[in-house]
Amino acid sequence: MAAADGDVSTSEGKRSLSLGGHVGFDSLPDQLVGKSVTQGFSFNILCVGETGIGKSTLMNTLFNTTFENEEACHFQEDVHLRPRTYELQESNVQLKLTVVDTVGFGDQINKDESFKPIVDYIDTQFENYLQEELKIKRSLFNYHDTRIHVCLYFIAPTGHSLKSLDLVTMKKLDSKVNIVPIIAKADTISKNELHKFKIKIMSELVSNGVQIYHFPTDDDTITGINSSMNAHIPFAVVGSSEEVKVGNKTVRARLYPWGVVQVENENHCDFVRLREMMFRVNMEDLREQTHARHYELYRRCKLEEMGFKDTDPDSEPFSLQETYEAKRKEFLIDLQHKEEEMRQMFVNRVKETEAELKEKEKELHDKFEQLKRLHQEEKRNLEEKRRELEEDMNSFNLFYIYFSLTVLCLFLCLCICHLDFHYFLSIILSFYLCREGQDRTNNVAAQLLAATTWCDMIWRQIERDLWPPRASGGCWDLSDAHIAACWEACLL
Ligand SMILES: Nc1nc2c(ncn2[C@@H]2O[C@H](COP(=O)(O)OP(=O)(O)OP(=O)(O)O)[C@@H](O)[C@H]2O)c(=O)[nH]1
Ligand SMILES: [Mg+2]
Repeated sequence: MAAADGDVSTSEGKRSLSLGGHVGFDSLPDQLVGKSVTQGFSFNILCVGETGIGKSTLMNTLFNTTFENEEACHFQEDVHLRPRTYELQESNVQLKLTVVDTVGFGDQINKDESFKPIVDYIDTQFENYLQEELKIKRSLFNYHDTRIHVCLYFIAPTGHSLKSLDLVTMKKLDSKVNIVPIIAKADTISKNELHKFKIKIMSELVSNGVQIYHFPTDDDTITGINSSMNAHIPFAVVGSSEEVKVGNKTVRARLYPWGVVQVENENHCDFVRLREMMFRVNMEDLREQTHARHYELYRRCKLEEMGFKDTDPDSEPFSLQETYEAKRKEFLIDLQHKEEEMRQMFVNRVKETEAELKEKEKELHDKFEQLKRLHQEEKRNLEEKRRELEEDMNSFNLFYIYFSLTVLCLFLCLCICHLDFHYFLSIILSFYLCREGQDRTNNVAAQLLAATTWCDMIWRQIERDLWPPRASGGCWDLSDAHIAACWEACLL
């Protein structure tokens, strides 16, 4: 066989064979290209820069079109990101382009947290991709990948140095995204100043440990161009939506009273270098770096955070299945502990509540007993008072009977013996006082006095009107009419 004959080497346990005829797998790259072209590509650009620094104009200039543009105002309370996706086509290649704009960046008085929404946005895109990857039924083939492939960081053309906001933001982003720093509105800075400014920026980035994206030099086909282009970083760019006639050509340029700045003139600015490097030469590398470096880092940290690891504490390989089992066991033990804690907590609560209820019951019982005692005491007192009252009433009734009898007797005696009425009344009162004792006499004495007065009045009436015998010399001459009138007066 031809294949067997062509046995050449056995390095690393693999034998290289030469083929006797055409098999056809050399068309694999073409197959890949065909598939990729059919599938289309996605490319996501993040523009970070202060309000009005020229982000939208540069995007329009880069893609030679006019994207939707909404000017941001300088009074945003915080930074937010505005992603916009467009379907573009060049030749037969479809590109799903997402341009993410930072709105309100650098406009706040306190800029400490300005980087946070940007970092969060990038992480969210990574997280979405990771979630899709971890799904049982994945559809990465037609998944809209929104991970940021390149971050164009717009530096203001101050000619001085980087602002602390720029340094902080780039430092926070450099492990998450490919940063390409660019000097915006480069037409506003002179050539010498620009040169010095570029050197200053690079030295500041290095001294602050900010990792920016460098065009790869490991691929021989592009090493030359990439190495020379790396020397131009940060690119100084000019954007314009104006078209100006220069000679017999219409070009994108910015027209000034003193001349024309041509956007696509390499002597005027680095716009063409940026476009070439970003799209024509290194677009796939930017996509690959995003996936292999930045996303990989995010994924690793996230999985480690979730407890997954490749090796056990003895540095022995640890499979996903083992990790899962270990995690499950850990989780079950944790769950049991929590369950036990909850049960214990519940028992304690029940005990506490039971004790509280018992305490309350005891309090209520004591209160009830106390009230019962009070009630009985009250009842006893009332009984006592009732008895006393009854005794009073009895003695009073008895007294009235005695008194009435006495009065009657005395009245009769008086009638018969002509005794003085007041004299007899004082006898009655003394009699009463002696009988009842000192403490109960007040009331009765008052009544007696009233009765005395009443009797006195009757007596006087009788003396005046019905007692003619006395008025006529004291002879007792009781006719029937006199006696009747006397009784009538008594009864009244
Ligand atoms: N001199 C000069 N002016 C520019 C350049 N690019 C844009 N401008 C001008 O800067 C102004 C703001 O440009 P935009 O592209 O709207 O800036 P932006 O960063 O998108 O602004 P916001 O989206 O509102 O934050 C416009 O008047 C542009 O014409 C440039 O390269 N040089
Ligand atoms: Mg804009």
